Amino acid sequence: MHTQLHQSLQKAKDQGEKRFVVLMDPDKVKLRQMDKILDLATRAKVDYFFIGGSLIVNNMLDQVLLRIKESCEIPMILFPGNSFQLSYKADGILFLSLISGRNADLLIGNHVLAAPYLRMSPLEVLPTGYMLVDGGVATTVSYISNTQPIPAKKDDVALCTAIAGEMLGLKLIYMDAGSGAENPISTSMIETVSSGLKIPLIVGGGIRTPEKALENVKAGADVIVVGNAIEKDPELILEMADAVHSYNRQEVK
Ligand code: 1GP
Repeated sequence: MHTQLHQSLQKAKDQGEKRFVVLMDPDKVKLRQMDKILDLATRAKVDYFFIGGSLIVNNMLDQVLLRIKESCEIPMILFPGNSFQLSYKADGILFLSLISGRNADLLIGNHVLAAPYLRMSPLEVLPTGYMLVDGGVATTVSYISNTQPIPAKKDDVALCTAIAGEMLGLKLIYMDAGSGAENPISTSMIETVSSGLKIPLIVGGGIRTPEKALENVKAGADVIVVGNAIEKDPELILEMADAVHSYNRQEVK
């Protein structure tokens, strides 16, 4: 059983170090644009790639993974929108339980179906409590999963949900306002949730500026995920990664 990715994420959290993730959606990424993104990601010392999307309607998943593997050593973690988005070519997979919702299939049902495949696979399985938080626009995840997000101002609901996830033995919590969210998750919710957790807190959805990324890590996010903004302007990778990593350079945190 692999534990490398989990161990390095937990160690970073324990040491107060922050990590930056670029999310690539194989439906949206153009192979032409990929070389540029990979070059920028290597220069920016991006810590991980998350690979996934809510739908994945084309057959680009394996191609995207292969292209990344050929060009750099940044670990690739699947962020599957459903149980069909699996590939042995990645390094790990977020084994997502949608703990903000009450859809049994997404809490445990799909996991049962995927378990034998994952047990045989070389992928490191990262048990992750996925919490969808209202980002001001209806999201594909919310529609497809038939679940309601946690209301944006209900910090206490988010905290209790995350703590319950940790107590159930999940290894990571991913708070997501959804791809392209109008309102990213508030710093107050990040502060509240991170103050109650010992496991790493991943935050994403609607983060468009390096300033916001830094604000989020200062508030307690351990890992920042950016997708949309980088698809629109790949050069942003440099500034975003630098903003997150600048926190690790401070002597007093
Ligand atoms: C979505 O958290 C990710 O699931 C990233 O969101 O695409 O809005 O950066 P963006």
